[in-house]
This record gives sequence, structure tokens and C-alpha cells, in this order.
Amino acid sequence: METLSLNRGGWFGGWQEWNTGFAVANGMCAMHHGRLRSAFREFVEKPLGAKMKLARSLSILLSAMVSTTAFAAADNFNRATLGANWVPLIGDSGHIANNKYTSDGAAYTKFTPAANDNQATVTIAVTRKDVGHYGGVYVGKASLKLRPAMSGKFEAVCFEPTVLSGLNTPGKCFTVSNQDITGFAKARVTLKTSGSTAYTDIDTNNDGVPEWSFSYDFGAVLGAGVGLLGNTNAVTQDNLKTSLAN
Ligand SMILES: [Ca+2]
Ligand SMILES: [Ca+2]
Repeated sequence: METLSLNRGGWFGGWQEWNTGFAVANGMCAMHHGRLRSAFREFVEKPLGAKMKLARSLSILLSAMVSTTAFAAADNFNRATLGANWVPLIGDSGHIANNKYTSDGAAYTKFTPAANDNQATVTIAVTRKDVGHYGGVYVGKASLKLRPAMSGKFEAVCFEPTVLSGLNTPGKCFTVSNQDITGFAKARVTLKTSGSTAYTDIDTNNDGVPEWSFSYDFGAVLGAGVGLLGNTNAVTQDNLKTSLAN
């Protein structure tokens, strides 16, 4: 039973490529199911005192199965093509360039391994001076778009409903001109949903401490499911990690 106390960090040693991790997770599920069956058999055959002890073990085992189900996905885009895990919901699927995700047209692309996750962290960067465009990430019905300006930096961080959400909330932008943020060329961005509220943390120096944290209440349950958004090859996304947040 000791192996059941392992956590994501300990087991995966700092987030491996998602498909490797997914295979490990599947293996763990099979292992847990096998153990569960034999544990139940044992339970039925034991006297009452021993049953109490076994019941506790079973509860630990079930917790481990739940945490395995909540296993996170990741993609570092270090390959030539996006592959079957990325499904375009509208328009361009986006593509990989220089081992990063980017898009030429309006991309709204679902990352299928993260269909049940409600938290995503991704590095978003400006690659050249541009205006009127965005690169972003979505979770459920909530999008977060980073909009670059001619300064060559992002000057607006905007919550918007995803295109297919059916929500008509206007969303909200946090901007340089409103002194909510200062311009930045690259950031590690986290978006998560909880109930009707979306939360974002923006870490511009990659030290794990957000320079800014914002939230926005969309007025409707936002749900789960992660993907990327973009409409210009002036913005890239890289090192996506997803998880099930509280
Ligand atoms: Ca990469
Ligand atoms: Ca920071």
C-alpha cells in the first residue's frame, strides 16, 4: 500500500511529456483495479476486526484512484506536428513552429487529454511587433486572451467567453492604459475556473510568483476542458500543463 501515497510530483518527477504520463496513469489505474478486486475478496473472507482495518486500506486505495483520475496532461510541442490530441473547434487548428504552438488564422483548438481539467498553465510570448491580435488559452466557457501592442509587448489581458459558450457576458480586460499591468513580452499564465468565476495568475519572470492575479465572474457555470486560442503567428504558446483544480 505504500506506493499509494505517492503524489504527482514524486511519481512523475516534474511533469513528463503528457503521453508518457498518460500511459503511466493508465497503468496505475489497471494496477489499482487489480488491487481493489483482490482487496474486496479478502474483505469478505475476514472476521469483523480485520474488516475494520481493511476498510481503512480500501478507503486509501479509493482516494489514490480518484487522484489518478485527476492526473494532469501536458504538451511541450517539441515535435513537427500537433497530432490527434488537438482538435480544431473553429477554423485553423494552429500548428507547431520552432517547437511551440502558434496559429495563422483564428484558432480555437481543444486539447482532448484535458477534457476534464479546469486549470491550465501555459507560457505565452510575443515573437514580433503586432497589433490587433491575441494568443490565449481557454478553460470551459472562459477564455483568457493576451493582446500584444506595437510596443512588442502584451498590453492587455482579457477575460472573454469562448466562442461556442453561448454566454453573452462582455468579459473584462486588464490593461497597461488602465495601469492594471505593465507591458510584458512573455509570461507563464494560469487560467482556472471555479463555478462561474475564472481566475488568472500572470508570472512574467517565471519565478512561480504571479506579478498579477485577476478574476472575473461570468455569471454562469464555466466548467472544464482546456484548449488554446490564437489568431496570429506573432504570439506563441508553449509548455502547456493542465490539471483538475479545486
Ligand atoms: Ca516547446
Ligand atoms: Ca513572478
